[in-house]
Amino acid sequence: MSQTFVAILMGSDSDWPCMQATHKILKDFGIKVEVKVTSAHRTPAATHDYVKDAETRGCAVFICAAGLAAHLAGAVAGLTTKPVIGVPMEGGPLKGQDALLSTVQMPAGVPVATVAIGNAGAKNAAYLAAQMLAIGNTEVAQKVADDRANNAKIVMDKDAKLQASLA
Ligand code: RP5
Repeated sequence: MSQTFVAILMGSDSDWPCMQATHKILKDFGIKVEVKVTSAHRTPAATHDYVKDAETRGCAVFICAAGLAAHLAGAVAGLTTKPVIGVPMEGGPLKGQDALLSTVQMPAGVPVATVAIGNAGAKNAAYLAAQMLAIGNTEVAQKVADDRANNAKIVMDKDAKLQASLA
């Protein structure tokens, strides 16, 4: 029997320090996660095999992180009709601008939902995947709503502190 999960794929283990935040947020929402290092360029056959197998085991969303000439998200999107979220990594001489364009500029019919370069994108990939799962899962939907409300409270508390310091 398959159990719904989110797969985090990374082109290299050097992407993991950034993508740990994605993993943590998903786990905090109580979502099952698999993490794998697999590369569109260095291990294309293994990437293909993993995606096909993960689909049969209940993968609902693929999150793909890669840097430089980042083709992992696009390659995965070509193998599945599950939603694919691309996270451009910040490394390299172009600071992730290359990865951003490689990830976002997909041809029509094979979308990759591309988030921001680096840390903010890594976090938003998890929130976006959780929001996708929340469509059919009231428990996850409640956790996402509670988290959003908590974040709003943090901002309002910061403003209250600022106002108090100015009074
Ligand atoms: C990409 O090349 C990886 O996703 C990583 O961001 C970048 C550098 O990889 P390493 O040389 O650190 O393995 O494919």
